Amino acid sequence: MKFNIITLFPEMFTAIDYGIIGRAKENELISLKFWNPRDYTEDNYHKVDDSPYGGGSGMVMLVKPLQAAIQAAHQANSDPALVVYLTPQGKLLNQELVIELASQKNLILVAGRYEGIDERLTKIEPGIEISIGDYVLSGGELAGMVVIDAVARQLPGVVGDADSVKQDSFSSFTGLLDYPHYTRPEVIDGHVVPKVLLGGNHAEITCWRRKEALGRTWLRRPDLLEKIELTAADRMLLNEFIENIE
Ligand code: 6GU
Repeated sequence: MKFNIITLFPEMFTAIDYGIIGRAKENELISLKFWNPRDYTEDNYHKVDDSPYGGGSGMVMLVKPLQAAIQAAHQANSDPALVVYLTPQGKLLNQELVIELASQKNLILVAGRYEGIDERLTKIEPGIEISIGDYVLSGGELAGMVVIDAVARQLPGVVGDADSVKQDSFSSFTGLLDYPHYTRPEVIDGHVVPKVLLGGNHAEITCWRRKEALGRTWLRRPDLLEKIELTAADRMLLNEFIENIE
């Protein structure tokens, strides 16, 4: 999968040259290509922004350099590419949207800076707008890296164990938060590992993990529980969890 990134700061994206995503790049399961709007300016100052019509603080990104960079990215791809504008005004990113994006061959991620982008760009170069949460970042780059990481994990061969992708927190596979994890040692400052995990009874462990996942989701993210259909067995496990809360 190809990620074409429109950004004034391509160097920021070295932050994802590590771990699973770093390996996916090395193995050419994904590629990142950068298009700097500054390289598509035609004036001597290489101006990419200007003050807002109507007044107010901050600067607004010019249409022309962004448009030229997006068009160059389109022309470099033989397959059609979906344009994604990274903006706090966009649709909130969730795992369902991540999986949708992972079905694309080519994405053009547009990372804005300053107060935003001249509204007319999205009319000239249509695309979708995505936000990664209800807070304000200084630019779309960090959000773009979040999108790349989450999307790349869905591609075949990127995560070693395909099952672990399906079991992740928020995977649309379970729709639940993840169960708690433990590793050695068995006791730390008097805090013990739940007994069931030491017993080796796999059916019991699966049951316990499901109960914990249901219980945590009920406690921390009741909104997620409303979106999924619980089986009769799930309801019993959740009731057990609720009854046993201290
Ligand atoms: Cl995509 N961009 C910016 N600048 N801020 C954000 C965001 C994106 N998502 C949440 N906050």
